[in-house]
Amino acid sequence: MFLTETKRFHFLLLLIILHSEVEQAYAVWPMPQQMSQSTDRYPINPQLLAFSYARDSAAQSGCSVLDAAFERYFNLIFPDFTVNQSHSHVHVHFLSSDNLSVSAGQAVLKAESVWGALRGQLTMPVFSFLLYFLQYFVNKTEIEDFPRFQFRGLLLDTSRHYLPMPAILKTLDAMAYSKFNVFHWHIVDDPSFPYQSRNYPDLSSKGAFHPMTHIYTQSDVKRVIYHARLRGIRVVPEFDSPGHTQSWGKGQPDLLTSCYKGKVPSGTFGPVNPTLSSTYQFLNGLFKEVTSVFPDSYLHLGGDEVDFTCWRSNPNVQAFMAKMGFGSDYTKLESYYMENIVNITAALNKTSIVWQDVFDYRERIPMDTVLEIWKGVPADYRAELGRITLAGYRVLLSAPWYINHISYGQDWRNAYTVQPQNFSGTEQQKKLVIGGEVCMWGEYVDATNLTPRLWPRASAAAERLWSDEEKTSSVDKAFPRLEDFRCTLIRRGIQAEPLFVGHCKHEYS
Ligand code: CP6
Repeated sequence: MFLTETKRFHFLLLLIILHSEVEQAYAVWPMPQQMSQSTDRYPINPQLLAFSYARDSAAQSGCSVLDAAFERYFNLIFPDFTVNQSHSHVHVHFLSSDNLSVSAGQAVLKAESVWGALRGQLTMPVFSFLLYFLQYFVNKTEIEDFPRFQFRGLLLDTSRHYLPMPAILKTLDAMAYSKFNVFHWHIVDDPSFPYQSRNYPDLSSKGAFHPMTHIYTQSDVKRVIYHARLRGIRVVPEFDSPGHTQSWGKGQPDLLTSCYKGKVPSGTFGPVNPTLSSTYQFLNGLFKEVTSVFPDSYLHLGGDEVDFTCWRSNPNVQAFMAKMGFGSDYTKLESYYMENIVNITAALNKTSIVWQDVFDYRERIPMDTVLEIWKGVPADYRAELGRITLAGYRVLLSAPWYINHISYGQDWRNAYTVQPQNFSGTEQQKKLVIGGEVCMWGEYVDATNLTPRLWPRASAAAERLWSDEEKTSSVDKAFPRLEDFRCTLIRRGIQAEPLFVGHCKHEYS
């Protein structure tokens, strides 16, 4: 069910404008593939607005995703309205057939899937300002829309700082507003292990910042997945190893490699010990659990930034290297490890995503593995895209979208001007770019600064991942639209930072 990706949807006749001293057209972000608007206008009465399913729609009342979306969207369209009293006046229809119909007083949304309908609803270019008159209008508009890339992700890091549930749920809301469809949950890492495992409870009881308050229980995880699903967002967890695992060692003795100083253990630990069969037994157990808790077809296995110093120092690892004929090439040991865990994932019928390092070590990994490119800013990621797609692997681009990095000025422009398919390679290679991810690494980010650091800068990447390249080639044209969209986010309760000098029109009300 999570695999059904938005194909395309049409949207007719919806642009609501408040007719008053400040007349404000709604900025649609990200830009739809096709949109035409006429000056014909119809007045709209929020109290008479109703969403309904078309008679011949495949989805009908009782479709939990769309029923819940109808409830939410009324408030998104008319944030100023407290009365949600619905009558039939404007209908949003979901049709399974190809014929489109439109007439005054009726809007038709036609989508090929529930997820298309869900995202199409958010494309409703509706805006309102409550000044002196309470009068909304809708312009006659036709929209045809579909995503450019199928994978539009956002990474949150809940290990460097614990993010409380409301911060995650709110981020999912904001993600939906920019049409992101994957939440990459970098849930554990060196500093803390907040995932409360059913089978290995010591991992969080010993490895979290606090065993009771700074953890994600099984029911927390279910809530995140449920909240995301209602918004058309998949949840892909990352259990990054063999590096970035210091916190795992606290609750799982003998998992990490013991580092040596000369002939004696130094008391410190390195990456996961790849030489022991107990390591793979444990990982098999953990991944078995994780893949049943997270229903998505992908599991992110990490595999980045492995420091070989500790492996090199350990005599047992040295002996294993000799036995395996790896010589002194520790990338072979890393490969051996990653191959093993990718195979565990495959046996659990899941597809692995790994950081690009795994390709750099020339590992023999299944061809359906997705490689995520995070190195090579500002320009070298193009070479990476070329190399990895040439080998036939699918790739995700995140290198130019590390928006945890901040600088003075309008750095959203850098995120906006990224061209994910602008590298030298065949058309076939370009098709292997399945999308990208915005990364919000957590070293300097917790719930206090997460939202303004993410928004609206992440929305710049979101438009790049959703919209047509040609129609969104001008950053300067995007600027006023993104400014407007940021105000929309503010009105929806997302504390998005300003792009530059100015004010939001709704501040008048
Ligand atoms: N944590 C993990 C990180 C990073 C990576 N993996 C990272 C590396 C460089 C920068 C930002 C983040 N903090 N587990 C790399 C994928 Cl600049």
